[in-house]
Amino acid sequence: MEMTWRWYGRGNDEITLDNIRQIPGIDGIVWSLHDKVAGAIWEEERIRDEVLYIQSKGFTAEVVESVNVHDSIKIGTNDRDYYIDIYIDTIKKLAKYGVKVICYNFMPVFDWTRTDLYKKMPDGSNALFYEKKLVSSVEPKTIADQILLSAGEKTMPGWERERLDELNTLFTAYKDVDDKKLLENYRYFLKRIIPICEEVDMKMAVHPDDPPFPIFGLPRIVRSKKHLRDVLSLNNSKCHGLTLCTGSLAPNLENDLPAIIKEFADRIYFAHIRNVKVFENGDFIEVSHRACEGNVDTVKVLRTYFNHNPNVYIRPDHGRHLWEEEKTCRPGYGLYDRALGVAYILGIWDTLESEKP
Ligand code: DNO
Repeated sequence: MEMTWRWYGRGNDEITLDNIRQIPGIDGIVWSLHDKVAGAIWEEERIRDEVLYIQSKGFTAEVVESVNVHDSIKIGTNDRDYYIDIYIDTIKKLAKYGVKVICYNFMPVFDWTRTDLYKKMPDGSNALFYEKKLVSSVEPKTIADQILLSAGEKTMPGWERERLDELNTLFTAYKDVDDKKLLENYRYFLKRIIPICEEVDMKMAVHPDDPPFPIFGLPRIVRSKKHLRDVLSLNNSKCHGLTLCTGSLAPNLENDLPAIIKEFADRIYFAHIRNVKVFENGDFIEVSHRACEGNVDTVKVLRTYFNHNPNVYIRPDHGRHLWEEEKTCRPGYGLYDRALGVAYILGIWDTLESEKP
């Protein structure tokens, strides 16, 4: 397994690579050019500069998370090929600098959705929270405004202000896109990009929908074992695979995570380890990585990777905000709980290693 850490870049992340070096066991940095909105060109000099900087601090830079897919591609409008060409250009440039995996999503309009980014926990920490009833009873704009307000000046991939200012136009554009149409448009995108990925040895790893059920009447196609099967069968190349995010899939209690990991093990290129506690009314809150705290059995999940996909890139995903770090950190991406997550994950992994016959 290669342990990684998601980092938002110099001047954009209050956590530095020197800070990250002090967490034992991190091999690689998961990075992106966070000022790039979907459809923007990634300049080669910027890519080179970022990779060299990360490597100069002793980390690998083999996973990029968030080369966002333009809505025209998901909606299937006439200009989609223009945006697919730009996507292909980025894939080629990233491959040239040693990137092996690109994590992206195929969710319409929004990336992950929450109703409260700083929900107070009984122990005084706070965390990202989802209130199911609220999402079904308010306009998407209300939730989007709330999230952008809470995030302050921080960049959040998939939550670009410029794009969300046009929310009504975007929703109208998705009017005729149902699950079937979205899958067709996804197949078209893959048909164009995957041959290039095969040439340059790039693994595309789609991130599941978060939360894993339809919201705001939008189509949703990456959210259960059956959906993952359907999505993978859109293109049988090994370059088309998954980012398996436990926290995204877990709020659907029917998602048996170890069984899902076992079934798709050879197509999972990136593992996000996050734990959530799901309440009876469907609300959920993000908790520490420890298995007993939520609905994700982190120990079983890691054992499944250990037995079926031991070389996977892995990272602790969202953490709670501890010791008042919410004043400075990006929601879900503070230092402390993610560092505790790394230690917990490595503790389990080392135990599994030591028990190997
Ligand atoms: C949550 C992340 C996702 C992920 C994107 C990839 O924090 O795991 O936002 O980066 O969905 O496109």
